[in-house]
Amino acid sequence: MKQIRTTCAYCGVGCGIRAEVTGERSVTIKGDAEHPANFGRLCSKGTHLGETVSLDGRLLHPMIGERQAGWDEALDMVADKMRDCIERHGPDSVALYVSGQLLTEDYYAANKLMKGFVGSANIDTNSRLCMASAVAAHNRAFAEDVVPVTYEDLDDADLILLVGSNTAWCHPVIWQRIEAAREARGTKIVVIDPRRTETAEQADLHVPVVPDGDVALFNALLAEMGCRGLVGEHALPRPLPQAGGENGGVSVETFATLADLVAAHPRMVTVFSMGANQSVAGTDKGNAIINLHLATGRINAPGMGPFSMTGQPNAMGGREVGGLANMLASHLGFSDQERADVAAFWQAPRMCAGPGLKAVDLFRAVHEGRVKFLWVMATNPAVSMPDAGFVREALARCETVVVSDVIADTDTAKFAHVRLPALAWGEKDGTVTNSERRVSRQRALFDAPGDSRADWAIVAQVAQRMGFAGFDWANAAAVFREYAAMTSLAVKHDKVLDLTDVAGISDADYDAMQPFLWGGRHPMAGRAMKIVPVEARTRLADPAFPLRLNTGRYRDQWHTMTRTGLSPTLAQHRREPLLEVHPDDAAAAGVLDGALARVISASGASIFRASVTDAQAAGQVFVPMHWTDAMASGGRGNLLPDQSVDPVSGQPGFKNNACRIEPVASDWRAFLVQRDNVAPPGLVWWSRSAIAGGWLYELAGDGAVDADALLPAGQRIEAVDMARGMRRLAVLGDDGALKAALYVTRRGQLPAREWISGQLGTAGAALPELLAARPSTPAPDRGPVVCVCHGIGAMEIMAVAEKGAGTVAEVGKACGAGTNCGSCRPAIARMLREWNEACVEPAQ
Ligand SMILES: Nc1nc2c(c(=O)[nH]1)N[C@H]1C(S)=C(S)[C@@H](COP(=O)(O)OP(=O)(O)OC[C@H]3O[C@@H](n4cnc5c(=O)[nH]c(N)nc54)[C@H](O)[C@@H]3O)O[C@H]1N2
Ligand SMILES: Nc1nc2c(c(=O)[nH]1)N[C@H]1C(S)=C(S)[C@@H](COP(=O)(O)OP(=O)(O)OC[C@H]3O[C@@H](n4cnc5c(=O)[nH]c(N)nc54)[C@H](O)[C@@H]3O)O[C@H]1N2
Ligand code: SF4
Ligand SMILES: [Mo]
Repeated sequence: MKQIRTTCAYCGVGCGIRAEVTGERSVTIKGDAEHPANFGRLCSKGTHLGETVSLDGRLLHPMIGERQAGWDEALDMVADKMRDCIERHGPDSVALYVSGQLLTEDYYAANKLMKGFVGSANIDTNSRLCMASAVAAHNRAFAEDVVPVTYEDLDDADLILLVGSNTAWCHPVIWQRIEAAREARGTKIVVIDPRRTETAEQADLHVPVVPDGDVALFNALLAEMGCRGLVGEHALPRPLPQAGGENGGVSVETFATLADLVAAHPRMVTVFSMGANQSVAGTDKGNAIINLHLATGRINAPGMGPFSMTGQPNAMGGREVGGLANMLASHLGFSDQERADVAAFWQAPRMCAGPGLKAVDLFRAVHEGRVKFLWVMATNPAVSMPDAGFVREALARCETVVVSDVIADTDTAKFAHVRLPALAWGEKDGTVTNSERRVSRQRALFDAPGDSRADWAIVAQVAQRMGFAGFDWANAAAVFREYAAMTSLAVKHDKVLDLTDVAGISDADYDAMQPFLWGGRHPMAGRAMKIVPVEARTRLADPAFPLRLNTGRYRDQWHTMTRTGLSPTLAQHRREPLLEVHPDDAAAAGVLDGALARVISASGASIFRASVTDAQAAGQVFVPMHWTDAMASGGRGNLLPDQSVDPVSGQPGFKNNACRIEPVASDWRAFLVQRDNVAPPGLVWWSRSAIAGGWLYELAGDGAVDADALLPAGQRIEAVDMARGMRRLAVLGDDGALKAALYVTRRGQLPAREWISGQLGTAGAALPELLAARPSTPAPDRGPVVCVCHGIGAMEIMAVAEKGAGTVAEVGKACGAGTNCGSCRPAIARMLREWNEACVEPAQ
């Protein structure tokens, strides 16, 4: 057995992992107790990484159309098409759309090829959808894209403001670190978010700002701190924000409580993520936050500073090497001197002249035929871009689409002329930089499957075929050394970024590299910083679309689900894409809890299952971003947002779009359990989720139920329960094991999914029980699973609560829930609070 230290595949926390390889494609995952990002902790996604390393659905060979090809043929084709396009239409007719899920080495190679050799800066990254506003705010305030704090500042803070961040779900290990600070020093936690998220429920104060009310709120806070004498005269922005004016729709009482907390706690960190960045005012939000810190002097000392939390594992690394179309590599811009320095360093024959197209403009250029060759790496824009219907049209029109991915059939791959198989997490080798600027190694655990190759190597091989010199790296270490050496240019231009120390690192030292931080703990100390006055803007209401549409993430799914969607454990948290809607808005639209509803915007429409909840404010709805055509016929959140972007950063305003909702009727509802993943035809709606050994489909349809179309071949047994208005069908394989089961109702309730799902593939399936839809001696109903690590349900948690377990820790002691990764602890805390409230309610 091999023990290998590596870094988690998912979020920007950048947790260290100790992986124990237990077989050809199996691995046990544990947190690395020595890694300074997580000190051994892992969340649910990191903990269950082992469930996503199978080769199911992998792209293992280069494909030209639907034909398997050799590497030589595929690479020649990509190089020829690219060269031909440049010759016929100029360098700007070529574009790369890359990703914060590439390693720094991959990113460096792609950026060098485009900006120095193709001669166009038309390389943008999905970080445009994610971090671009924070980058722009940093550049405006600090003259460089630098995060001025580290995780240690969270440990040392007395007050943490979380702005547009569902930390407990999206950066769970940071959340646990924040909770530890609360435990250790009584740190106060404030969540500024229009939704009452699980993070907000755990906070000392939830500030339900109106969508995009943040600039007004932070300006009001700044003015209030001015009134309280906490802002030095020299530090006040001009024009001065007005005290007592509009403050983001927050009540006077809540604003006063917030202002008191801010005034009382100089050691304050403001964490911000997508609720801040993904806005048409995202850059201004970032600067409004930074302004408060600068004006009150809360920066460059322990426990204080603005903290933009990165999303993807290597969002930060991509920013270092110039993955964004508006930056050169090594934090450099496009001045003549900077361009000349980069050109000299690369010996670049064709240095790009200026910034390239940002993601939304890039796909518009593809749509209009100005970009004719597009190479997409490690991102799924057919799902994740705003106005995804338009993006699909653009991909369909593009002369040449090349997709490098690890999965064969992503929604984007359907448009590819050439698909290139990349190494996945667990196979690739290189570095990533996390939210606090810490560089860590990802290391290979397994051999490369099939023909797959490292992304940087694929880029280098295409570059060499195009006749470019400077791409003959022997390994990832060589790419890293070149990048590290290049940061001497950043130093020359007075930037903080400096990796020159490791520019001469040997292959062996690269292999053994320990996590390290660039820039130190407070890199802006002693440097010039600027307050950038920003003003609140409001969006005009559209009576045809009276609701505000907010979008975001679920705790246990990662983006477009190409990997987490494979995990039966992770699927338990949320099996379906939900429309979360306030009771008043649901009632007004005639939408019922648990029924289907359509969300409609000016750009598109999609169907979700409604979840009526007062965690949503009236007038606002929320849908997840994760579901794709591969996972459901609806739930496609990104058909809805329009193409509007922040004027400075070009980042789309994913969190505040206009929409309306309406109920969706169907004659019948059903669920189907089966081994194979085959999308059911001709239904009103379907959605699937992983279970052990197969898939659980939720279905809704009109007219007759076409069981032949839904069920696989095999021995079929059927029962009709007239009393309950339910039809039940089971299909057995030749081995007698359950191959599929279908339960249909026109009016009644469907049986519990869990037991039936568990029967899939079991030999000698108990037919009478299956047709009765429950075991002859039923186990006690455990309710929906809350703790996915230990498979503990809500009813079991309530049972121990009833017996006296009053805290999350006591629940853990009594039944084990929440004692492994801890991602479910906020959910348990909420259950306990709701239970307590129910207990103390006065008798009527
Ligand atoms: N489980 C999971 N974790 C992830 C990811 C994942 O896919 N799944 N992805 C990773 C990536 S790439 C990213 S970028 C991060 C994102 O991490 P987060 O930013 O925490 O995630 P989101 O759910 O996109 O949005 C956060 C919150 O912003 C709120 N919000 C919406 N509008 C506003 C507003 O106008 N003002 C304020 N103040 N808040 C608003 C939303 O209600 C939402 O709760 O997560 C990373 N971690
Ligand atoms: N409505 C709405 N839309 C959003 C957001 C939102 O909050 N709301 N958030 C936005 C944000 S912050 C982000 S970061 C994006 C994320 O959106 P995407 O980047 O589109 O999402 P992923 O599913 O992570 O796509 C990664 C792709 O790369 C593949 N892949 C994984 N590892 C590798 C590798 O090593 N090499 C290669 N070549 N491929 C690999 C995966 O199989 C997958 O197809 O979505 C954005 N879209
Ligand atoms: S918080 Fe979770 S998803 Fe993020 S890096 Fe750590 S283990 Fe991975
Ligand atoms: Mo992101």
